[in-house]
Order: sequence, then C-alpha cells, then structure tokens
Amino acid sequence: MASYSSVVLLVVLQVLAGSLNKVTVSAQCEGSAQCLKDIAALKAKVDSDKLALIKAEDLLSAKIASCSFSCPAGFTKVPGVSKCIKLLEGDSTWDAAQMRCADIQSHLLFLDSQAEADFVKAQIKAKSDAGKAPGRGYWCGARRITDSCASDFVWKTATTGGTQKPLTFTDYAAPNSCGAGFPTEFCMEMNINSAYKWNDVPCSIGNWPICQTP
Ligand SMILES: [Ca+2]
Repeated sequence: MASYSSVVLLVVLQVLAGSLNKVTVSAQCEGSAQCLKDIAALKAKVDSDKLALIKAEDLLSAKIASCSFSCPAGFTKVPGVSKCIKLLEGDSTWDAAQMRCADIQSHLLFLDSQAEADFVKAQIKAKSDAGKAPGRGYWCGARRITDSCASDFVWKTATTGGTQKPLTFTDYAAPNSCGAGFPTEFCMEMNINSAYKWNDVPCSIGNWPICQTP
C-alpha cells in the first residue's frame, strides 16, 4: 500500500505535470502562425455570421411591416410597397384635387418607380374599360417647384408648403410642351393620349385626382 507521503508526492507531480502541459500549449498557441490564422478565420466567420443575422433581421422586419400593412377602406394597395391609392371621380384643378385628397387624409399620387406607374396605369385602364369616363386625364402630385417652365418638377402635397420630394424616376410623354405658346404648363397629368405617361398642363384645367396614403 502506498504511504501517505507517496500519495502526496504523486498528486504534486500530477499537478506540476498539468501546469507544464498548459504552459506548453499556451506557448505553442501564442507563438503559432497556424493558431493566429485559425483565430483570424474564426473572427471572420463571427463577423460574417453577424452580418447574415442583421440581414435576416432586416428581411424579417420588412416582411412583418408588409404583412401587417393595410389600406384604409376604399383605397387599393400598390403591390410591393406600403402605399395605397384611390382614384376619385369628377374634375378638379390641381389645387382643388389636393384638397379633395386631403379631405380623405391623403395627397395627390407620388410615383417612385416604373412598376408603380405601370400599376396605376392598369388601374386607370380598368376604370376606363369599365365605362367610367374613358379617356380622362388624371392628376398626380408632380408640379414644378415654381410657376416657371424653366423650373423642375417635384412631388408636392401642396402648391406652397407641404411636403416636397424629388422625382426618383420619370415617365414623361414626349415632348412636354411648357414654353412658347404653352407658358403655364406647371402641373403633371396622366393622359390617355400619351398612354398615361406624364404630360405637363396648366394647373387650372379639370382632371380627376389620384390620391395616395400615406
Ligand atoms: Ca404638355
């Protein structure tokens, strides 16, 4: 049977051996090019996984927003975006059209992509095909910054004040004619004569409003 002192000696030796192993491994790791490479690779993977997680969370948030988004009664959702439109009937000037939209907590249509423009054209065509005033001109929210043919178009919720937004794409009918002979074409309509592409006209003519919310 081993004596008490022998057992103590064995334990001490084992502890010492363990410490030595740890020191050796640690020294190898800190000095090893392979080890540093492994650490760098793992850090890169963590960064990559974090980015993937952030992207997945963004997708999730967008999907939740899209799925939980609904339009007010009477409005139609524009596919792929959180935007609702409503085609009103009856002639109004551009200013009066904005007020009619404001009465139903909306503003004249802003178009942010060709896909949106094409969707709206299809809505107008469906209305026209259903016998609702075929060939009507419709107001959208594009108006020149100032009442001058040299002034650019922007999206507006009012003639003065309100919200202004730059055009991020255009769907102009060619040619737009503001200038000699047509000196006051400051507002934009969507007209059947140009397949509902955008045509500048005087803001005082009568068109039907296309309202948008939000
Ligand atoms: Ca014109």
